[in-house]
Amino acid sequence: MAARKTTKKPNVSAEELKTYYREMLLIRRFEEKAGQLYGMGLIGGFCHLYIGQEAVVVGLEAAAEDGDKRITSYRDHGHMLACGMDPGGVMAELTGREGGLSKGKGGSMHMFSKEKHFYGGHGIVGAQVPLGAGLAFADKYKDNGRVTFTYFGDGAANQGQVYETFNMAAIWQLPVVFVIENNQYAMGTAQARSTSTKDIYHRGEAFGIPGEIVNGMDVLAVKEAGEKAVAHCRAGKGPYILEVKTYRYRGHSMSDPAKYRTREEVQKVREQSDPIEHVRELLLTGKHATEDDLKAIDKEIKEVVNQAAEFAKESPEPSLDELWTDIYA
Ligand SMILES: Cc1ncc(C[n+]2csc(CCOP(=O)(O)OP(=O)(O)O)c2C)c(N)n1
Ligand SMILES: [Mg+2]
Repeated sequence: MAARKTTKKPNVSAEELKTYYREMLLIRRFEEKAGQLYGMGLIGGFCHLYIGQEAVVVGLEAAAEDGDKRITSYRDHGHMLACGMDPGGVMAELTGREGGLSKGKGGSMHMFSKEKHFYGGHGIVGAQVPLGAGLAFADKYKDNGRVTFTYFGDGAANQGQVYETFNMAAIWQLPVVFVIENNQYAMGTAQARSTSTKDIYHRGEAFGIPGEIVNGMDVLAVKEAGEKAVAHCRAGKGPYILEVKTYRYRGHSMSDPAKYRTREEVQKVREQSDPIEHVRELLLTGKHATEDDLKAIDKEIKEVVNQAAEFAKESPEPSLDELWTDIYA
């Protein structure tokens, strides 16, 4: 992962920086709270946290326009929050309650929003990749100028269906941005042990799909790359690949003891390249905000997350009648 470079003064307004700070902090605090509720036994099943990767989705959402679509894996809470889905509804889904976005029947990996054009939430590794191309196919057919962000991991990038999808997306020139969230690990397997090359984005070259590497710990770099990719798709030039180098601080899921890497490795990334600290530094050194301003934002976000957790704890269990609804059979 690229270490941070702070030499170039970014061409970005104070308001924009504060927005990214707020959005990334919301994801981080939300995920920390989800981790706590999991530890208390209030969340069951699988729960994959996004801590460390916040700049990826916040940067790309900043490059998206109304009506653009997004689809991702099971590591999906950050994507939902970043596209504006209700934190209370997401948290109550995690606790399996009636107020959850899937009425408490889906859990962490199975939430959707028609309104926000969020198409899940997929537990089968790589399954969302052809689905994302399908969403883009529909938009191309309707000629509506929309773009689909299709997120997947470095591990998923070794699946055959990804390359069948690349081929079809290139043939049909689909408006899809393939976002490889390269967080260096697929469960307990480090990228070097699973993947024959250090970088993955250039696999698109075989299909005529352009792509590039992006520093996923720098929200401004992600946004810039996202804008370029989106412009490419909207101009009718077909798909684009962004390999965003990032890092997950927590285990693969809540049940991962993380024996495959050292604490020092994680600590080093936190100290040297944390995406939220990066924006915090830009705000303070650029005199766009004071320590007190940032404390006020922290307080505001804590409040939003506490309210979401309260809602998730107080919402009732789904009624037994719900066993027979939303079933396709
Ligand atoms: C088809 C399939 N194979 C295996 C699994 C088990 N599994 C869940 S996540 C995962 C690793 C995926 O890693 P990556 O794509 O890098 O995503 P990350 O978890 O790092 O976000 C595996 C093997 C699965 N869910 N689906
Ligand atoms: Mg990974």
